[in-house]
Amino acid sequence: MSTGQQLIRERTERTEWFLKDRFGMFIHWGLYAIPARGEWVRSTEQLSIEDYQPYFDEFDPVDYDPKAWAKAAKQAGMKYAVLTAKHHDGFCLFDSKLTEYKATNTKAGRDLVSEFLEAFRAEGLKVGLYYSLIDWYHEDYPAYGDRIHPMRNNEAFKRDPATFDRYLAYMHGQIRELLTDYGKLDVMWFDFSYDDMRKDKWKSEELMEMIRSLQPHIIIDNRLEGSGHQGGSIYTDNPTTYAGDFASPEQIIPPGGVKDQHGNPIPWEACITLNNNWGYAAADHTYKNAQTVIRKLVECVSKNGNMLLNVGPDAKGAIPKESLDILQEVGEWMSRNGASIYGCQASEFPKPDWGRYTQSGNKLYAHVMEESIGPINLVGLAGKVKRARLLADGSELFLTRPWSAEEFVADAFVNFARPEHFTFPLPDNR
Ligand code: FHN
Repeated sequence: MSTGQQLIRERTERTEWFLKDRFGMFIHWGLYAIPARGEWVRSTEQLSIEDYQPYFDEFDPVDYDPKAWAKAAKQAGMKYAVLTAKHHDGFCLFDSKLTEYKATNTKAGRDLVSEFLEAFRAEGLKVGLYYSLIDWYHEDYPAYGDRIHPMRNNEAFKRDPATFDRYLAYMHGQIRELLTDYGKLDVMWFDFSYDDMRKDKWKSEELMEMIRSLQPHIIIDNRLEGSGHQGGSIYTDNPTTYAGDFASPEQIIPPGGVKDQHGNPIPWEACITLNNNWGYAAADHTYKNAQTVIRKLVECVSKNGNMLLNVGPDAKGAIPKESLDILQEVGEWMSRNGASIYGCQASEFPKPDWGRYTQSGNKLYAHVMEESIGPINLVGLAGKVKRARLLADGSELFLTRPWSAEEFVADAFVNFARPEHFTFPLPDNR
């Protein structure tokens, strides 16, 4: 077996739970919740470290209750969660020994990551941490002429690029801390490579050797090498050791899902915001409704993908009510229809014009999303589907009478069983 084939086999083993769980919570939280204008505020508003310091001095998340976060995630039907341990501003939510710029040195006075991990594990969810490769605080991070870090002209970096080696030692050291001091992690979510800042620039080979030695089971995204769902060797027969275990489309669902060079599906996860910001943005009320979230989740799974749905807690540590209300409604739907998501994947049948299919073994799930005139047209299923059940209440559906969309609002599923299970007349209109 070639090295590439070995790496792909290991990736397949590692991601088995991931492809079953399908639905997770992304959590972007940090000092930027105080200005409440999104997690890029330091860059977009060209704030100096001094301008940003008051947020460090004031950070006091008195309402931080990770147990409540975990319950909300579980009730929503989420099976795993990923929290920002450090975002681009360099502020660490964990008690790193390598910096003073951390939550334990703020009025919070606590290791926010440790409490998050404990609370979500207690609810039975798998846990992951997001770690920013970019660092706007660390003095040795390159800034001069750097597109992503325009606000600082790092003279030291201009004189001696070796300063970046000091940053990499810090970065690798913090990742070692997270993989050593916080128990079993299920996901490491790196973010993000750009321009020529990728691959060996992060010393990725060395980093992956360390990661695999400490937590061999952990799955990582493709952003040490690629960008979102493009670029990188994850699509090839010869992935690098740092190609990642899943591709990470952001704010989009690729039309055909994500496939390798042969057209075979590879693991992927679309990360999506509820409004238009990852970090808390008090003025952004452009929230998607629950039906849209459900349709996005169904679309991901119908294309062999996962969805990582983001919440941005406020400066006091509370998830916005608008987000909680959506999660509540999604959870009600998932409680009735989770069988059509968990453990499901793309169907062998072509997408119908009225919605989407997901499939798990010999169970076909029809997600009827468009109002039909007359009977639902089961094109391509003639002779294959014998009986239909409404997932929400198990009631039998006769395949011959016209189905109105009211009966199939987005939370309705018709659970088609394959021939070997039932004999049942197909619609006369097929
Ligand atoms: O710059 C970040 C952004 O703040 C956010 O964390 C997203 C989430 O995937 N990733 C980067 C943008 O691609």
